[in-house]
Amino acid sequence: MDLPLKNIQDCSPELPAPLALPPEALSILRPDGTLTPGWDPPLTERETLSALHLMMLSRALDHWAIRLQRMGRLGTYGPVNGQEASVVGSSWALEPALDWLAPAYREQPAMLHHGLSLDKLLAGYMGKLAAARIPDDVLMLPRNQSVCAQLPHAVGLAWAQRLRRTGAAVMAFIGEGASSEGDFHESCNLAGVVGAPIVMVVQNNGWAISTPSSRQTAGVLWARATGYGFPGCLVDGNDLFAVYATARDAVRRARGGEGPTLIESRTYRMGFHNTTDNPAAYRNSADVAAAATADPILRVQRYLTTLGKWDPDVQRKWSEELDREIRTAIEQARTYPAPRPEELFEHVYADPPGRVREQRQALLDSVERGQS
Ligand SMILES: Cc1ncc(C[n+]2csc(CCOP(=O)(O)OP(=O)(O)O)c2C)c(N)n1
Ligand SMILES: [Mg+2]
Repeated sequence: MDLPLKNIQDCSPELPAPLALPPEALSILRPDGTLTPGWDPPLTERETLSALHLMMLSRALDHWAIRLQRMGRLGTYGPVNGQEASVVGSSWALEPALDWLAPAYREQPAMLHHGLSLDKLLAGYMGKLAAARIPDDVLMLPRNQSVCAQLPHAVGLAWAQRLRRTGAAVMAFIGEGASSEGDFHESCNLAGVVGAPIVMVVQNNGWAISTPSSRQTAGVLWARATGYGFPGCLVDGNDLFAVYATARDAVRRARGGEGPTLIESRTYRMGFHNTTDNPAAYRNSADVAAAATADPILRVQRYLTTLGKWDPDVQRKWSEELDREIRTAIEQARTYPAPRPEELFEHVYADPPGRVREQRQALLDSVERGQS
């Protein structure tokens, strides 16, 4: 079935968005691994297996990264845990050689899918700046820690694609907490006005650190798009197929000159916000246990089991291979040189302004005097 242009239109209320009730989130692959009646899978078996592989790599990477952080070998790390369908399903719609990715800090598998190697991704968390620089042939903005600050850049990037007629789309990720920032509103407004070919994936994972999404906004996230003049849709963010099908059509709209789309991907952050956080201090373990029943990885595995493509032996084999792949990448990342102080100032400006050159010199002088 060829879907979601229709889906996107269906999800977009005709009249006034703030008054419209949210539609049911689009669901194609249900938690028990069966398909919603009337829907065909938007990915082939082979593609589904590849997407599952990336989702499992992401989960395994979370485990390794958290252990390494606890050992003092990695900096702060924000796990994807629970959001794998949301991140993989949406980025799967991109063509890495054509489209651009603007990630926040919880989109590791999207970055890998877009062409960043695992060892370079890990090097970034080790503070190895030179190795972690995004290679020129990878069409991606750097991982962004400042909440929503990448969205204005992403819209500018998308507008440039339109002006240059590259035919490329930009996909930007933000959280539901980020949607409260001024940057979000300014970006949406400009994107609508200039018809920027951008897909904004708002991952509503229930939490902005300790602030629940119920305290984040009195409105409905997907419906905001209408006020900016473009479609918004709501998907079950733990459903690989629903996220992919919606993102695929949004990317097609963008590439086809039809402008922005906002996708609210409703998911759940199963782990902590990042390695500095302790969610036991602010959330109920029963809620987390309930959310685990909607685990996005289990649901794809259940689906593939019914097709005869998944069983415990395959699972064991894949888990061992993924562990080996991650170990090798960690070892590779460890071989990269430690950062030099002056690297703080590199890869930011082609031609640094005077005050930045002065700060760089002051830092080097203090290093020389042994003061830093
Ligand atoms: C501009 C800015 N304000 C505050 C912070 C501190 N901070 C880091 S993550 C975060 C919560 C973001 O929540 P959300 O956008 O929902 O993304 P999630 O972490 O849930 O993926 C906050 C407040 C920051 N990094 N940048
Ligand atoms: Mg959030």
